[in-house]
Amino acid sequence: MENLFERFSVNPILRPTSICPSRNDLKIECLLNPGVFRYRDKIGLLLRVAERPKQKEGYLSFPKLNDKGVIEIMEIPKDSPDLDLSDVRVVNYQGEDYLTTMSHLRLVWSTDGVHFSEDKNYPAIFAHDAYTAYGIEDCRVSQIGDTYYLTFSAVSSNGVVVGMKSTKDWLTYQDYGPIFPPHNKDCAIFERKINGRYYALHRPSSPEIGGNYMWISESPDLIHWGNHRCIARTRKDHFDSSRLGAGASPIPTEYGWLSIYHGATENNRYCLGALLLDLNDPTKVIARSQTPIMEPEETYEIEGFFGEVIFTNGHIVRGDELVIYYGAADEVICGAKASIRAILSTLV
Ligand code: MAN
Repeated sequence: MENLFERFSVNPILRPTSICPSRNDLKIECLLNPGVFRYRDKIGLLLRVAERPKQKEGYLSFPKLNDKGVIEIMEIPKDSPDLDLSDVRVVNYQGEDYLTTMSHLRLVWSTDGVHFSEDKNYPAIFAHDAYTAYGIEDCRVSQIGDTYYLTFSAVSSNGVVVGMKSTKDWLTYQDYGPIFPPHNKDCAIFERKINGRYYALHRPSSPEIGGNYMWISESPDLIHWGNHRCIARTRKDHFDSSRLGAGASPIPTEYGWLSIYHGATENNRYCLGALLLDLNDPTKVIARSQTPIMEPEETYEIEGFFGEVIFTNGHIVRGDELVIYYGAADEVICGAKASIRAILSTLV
């Protein structure tokens, strides 16, 4: 593969030890998949912080929000016959699925786009209701005017839904609850209207007929979504053979909307690809990567909490330069740069 992306030489830029846990009894296992935005003269990352209690010998323990809105710790003997731990991310206990870690969103700031630190004046975003009881994950940030729209996976026993919040100042938020019902994630809102309508990419999953395909929908108000269309399906024997989902908000270019997306195989190897959508009708796919534009190569991408993963849902565009921020091996945060023209030249 051509080397389209130049990774930051200081990667990983953030690790689980870079910030403090939200509670003394929790440990940060993974920092991953940040949403990215510009605010005033700074670049902000909205990190996904995945935590769990320090594990006791012979037990598996993980947090979840109870019916009273309080975090409780589930503790299950590891030798329980009702326990399935075949996926490090998921606990199946007595037939019910939980997550091994609980995620919240935390803000870190930078002036150079490489060195990030927390500013305690800005609050974290925690699980807060029946739809977020297992956590909040993989937030995309879309700026429309002076308002930032946050779309994230909200996980609970009700399923995985797309939740939305908005903010103008990163201090106070309006919450809209779920905007797409289960099973749905990877929602990226376009940052401007097309023919008077808002558009969003998202990824419903159909477990029987169908699969994990990318869809596009339109809306008059960012809350009510309709005119749903499936625009990209998984492809056998490709890097996106098992599932795919949009990264951050698509980038307008003279050739069309460029969407950087993740594709995964049946073996859960996560790479990045690109889609080019018609500028005036983004339900039309003009081109799509045949091979990954970026794949796990570095040790920090191959080995970690969940290895062989590059997952991006946030970027900054500076002229022709695209800077992506990504979760590597579901454990650390990294950055990489590419020329938008060079990505487009692989498509058109
Ligand atoms: C899913 C999501 C992501 C995660 C990948 C790889 O797509 O849970 O947050 O990075 O799997 O584990």
